[in-house]
Amino acid sequence: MTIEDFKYDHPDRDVAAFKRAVANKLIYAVGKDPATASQDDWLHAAAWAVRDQLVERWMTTTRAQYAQKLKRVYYLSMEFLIGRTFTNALLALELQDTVREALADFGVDIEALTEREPDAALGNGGLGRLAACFLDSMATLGVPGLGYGIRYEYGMFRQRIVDGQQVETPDYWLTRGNPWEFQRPEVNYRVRFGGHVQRREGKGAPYGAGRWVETHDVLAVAYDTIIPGFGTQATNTLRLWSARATEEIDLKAFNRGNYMEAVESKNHSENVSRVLYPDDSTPSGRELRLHQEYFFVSASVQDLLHRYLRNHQGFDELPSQVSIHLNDTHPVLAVPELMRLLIDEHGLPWDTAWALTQKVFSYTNHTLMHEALETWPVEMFGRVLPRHLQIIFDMNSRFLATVTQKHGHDVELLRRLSLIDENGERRVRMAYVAVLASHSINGVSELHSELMKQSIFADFAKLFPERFNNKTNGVTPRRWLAQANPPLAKLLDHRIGRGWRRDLKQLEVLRPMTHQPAFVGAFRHAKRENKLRLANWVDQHLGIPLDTDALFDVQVKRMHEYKRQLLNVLHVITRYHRILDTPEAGHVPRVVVFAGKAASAYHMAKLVIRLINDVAAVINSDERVGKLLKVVFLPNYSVSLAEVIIPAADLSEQISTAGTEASGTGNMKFAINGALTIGTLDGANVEMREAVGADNFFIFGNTTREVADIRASGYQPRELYEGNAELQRVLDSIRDGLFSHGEPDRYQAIFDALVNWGDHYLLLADYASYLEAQEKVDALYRDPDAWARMAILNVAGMGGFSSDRTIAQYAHEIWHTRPVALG
Ligand code: 26V
Repeated sequence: MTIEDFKYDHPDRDVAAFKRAVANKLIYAVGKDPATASQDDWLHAAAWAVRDQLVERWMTTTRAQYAQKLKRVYYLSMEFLIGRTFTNALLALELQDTVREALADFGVDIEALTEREPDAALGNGGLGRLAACFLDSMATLGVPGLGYGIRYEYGMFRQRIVDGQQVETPDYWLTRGNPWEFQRPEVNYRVRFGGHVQRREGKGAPYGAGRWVETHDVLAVAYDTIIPGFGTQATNTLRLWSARATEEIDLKAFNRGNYMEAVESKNHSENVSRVLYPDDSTPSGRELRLHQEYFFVSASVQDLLHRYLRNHQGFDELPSQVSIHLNDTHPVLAVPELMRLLIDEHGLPWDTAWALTQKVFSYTNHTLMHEALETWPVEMFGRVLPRHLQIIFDMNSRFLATVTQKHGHDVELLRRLSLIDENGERRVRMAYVAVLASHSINGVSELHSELMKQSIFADFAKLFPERFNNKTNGVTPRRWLAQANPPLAKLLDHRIGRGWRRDLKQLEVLRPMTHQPAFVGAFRHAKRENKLRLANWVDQHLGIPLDTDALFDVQVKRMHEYKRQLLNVLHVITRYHRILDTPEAGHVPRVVVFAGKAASAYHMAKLVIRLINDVAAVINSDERVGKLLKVVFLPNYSVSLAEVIIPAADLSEQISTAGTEASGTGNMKFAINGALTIGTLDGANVEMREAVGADNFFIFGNTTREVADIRASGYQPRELYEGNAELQRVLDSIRDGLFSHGEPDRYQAIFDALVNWGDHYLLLADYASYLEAQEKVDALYRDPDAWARMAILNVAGMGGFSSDRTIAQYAHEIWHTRPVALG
């Protein structure tokens, strides 16, 4: 039977049909009487009714992908920071008005409902959110893609601020169930750990094949979520793996009469998918992290080979049917896993397996920060994955042999290129494994891609120059403009049509409209609505009233020293002093907004959060300051909170030390929503500035080259401290307890880090130039129309920063995939 002659209730799209669908879901699926149904019950009923609308598209797309024998991209990522799904699905289906009306007839308010949906916070920051934007763009472009990751039970921790300090609480996002996922208990794979390897030499066994025995095993069970494309029938799938014990309970222990022990071993196995890592600073946790990485890539590689082998005999077609993309090094174990399966399970010779592997894999690097570069102790690796360690050793010795053949026995070169770091405790360098096994290695902005070739991969870039390339990041205009900013989206629709959602370059036509006062006025009006929405949020959650005429100056992102939230604080305190010194000087009123989480063990980042809150408390309650300056730290930054904050910003702070931020994607979201950027020549800021015009961008600070020179020539931050009276006053006020009454040494460590311990991120070196740029910001804001015109030019110039453009480049230049054709 085919789906065409299979009888089922095809879901209609009108209000009456939708009402019936929601009613049926409420009664038959949720099992609730409408008289007593809660908001969450209605949300579930509505979500299921909406999901039904996606299922046909999903099946049609999957069938077409098979029928057209399309090459699939498997996007392997430890993190997918999806956020909420309800509104996104409604927009993709263009069903928002229908559903609003249907629910209103039941007396249910759609806005209140959407607010109850928990974020799927299965990621830390930029890397995870990029993966989510990519899924959206792949579906929209019809690129046959499948995201593979982990279905963490606990996502990113929830942040509360108690007495000004961050307190982490668990995020059990599945408490009320997840109406978007399809559990697939029948799609499960055994993932093995530990044990040891028996060599299978001689007698027909291919060279190097091994038998991996006496393992302890965990089952990976699939959960699928539909990823809808926009303006197309095409959809894709996000498949997340959840750990199940292979046996419900350990029978041996059970038979010994030890029920607790029996259940514990089940719990232990299932810990693998329990929680997302908010950092990697706890040694005891690292081994679990290694388990997580192998768990999800093993299941994914088994699954994709299974799908391939359903329609193919032999592996010759693998490279024309399969592309595996590594989102950073976290999924790199997919490389030895594919090698293991091809050699040990399918009997391929090493060279054949290796040639296939190199054709299939590609890798994106997302950071040059030393502490984020993954290495695993050889000892631990061998204990958890003995067969994979052998494979990596074999890869390494073959690789180093070819290097020796070409370049002679250069011991230093070999030591630098080795997959194993032999300095001190031996460690596996995961990034090198990725580089060696991939036909394409890309960075995420032009600057970052260059630096990557000059620094961490310098030797490899000389050996394999053709593998290295750039793919500048982008963001999806569906979520970050259409969904997050209804006032501006409406204005754009009215003035330039609806096409920008799928073709962001159309924003270019806004450029001449800066000369139309009516348009400029409407643009300002949209911004004011967004500022009001944020002000309401702040009033409701923090009880701080904000003046929406003030300049909204925003820095939201993970808390990290290299991102320099502290430099922003130095500016805030400088402003505070200036207001007190010259109250009549006509200061531009500002609201400075911060939000972001610090890794739980990252003391300095947490101390900066505390300082921000202390500074906010002092300034906000100082009557001499009044409306001229307000500082707020919004707790629990998340995708859904970003959707409220970003459209309300006038000024976007992108102030990392040059050379440290790989790309940034928040910078793009702000500019698309009509904020001006104050930033350094770092990451994608460089390209954004080019795109919107240098005159429309507040640039400051030392360049990457200058940063390197300053460091090389013996940077002396104390000299800057002593040589700049205003800076000195700011730093002294922090050190002397102006913001920490009763505890003068609370911020001694911050003072020391900047003045006495080398100021590694060069805040003091950029301070003066930052203040100058901030003064230019003030000057422009005094002319609201001039400000708005510049903001419009920013929106107009941002067409190139859609993740659709990024994905089109990946598809053409790396993956070589064709889009699905739907009738
Ligand atoms: C590393 C680790 C190590 C193990 C524990 C958990 C964990 C979490 C994150 C990371 C590194 C994350 C790297 C990252 O997010 N990079 C960001 O990627 C963005 C997308 O390309 C880019 O825009 C940002 O500039 C870059 O910082």
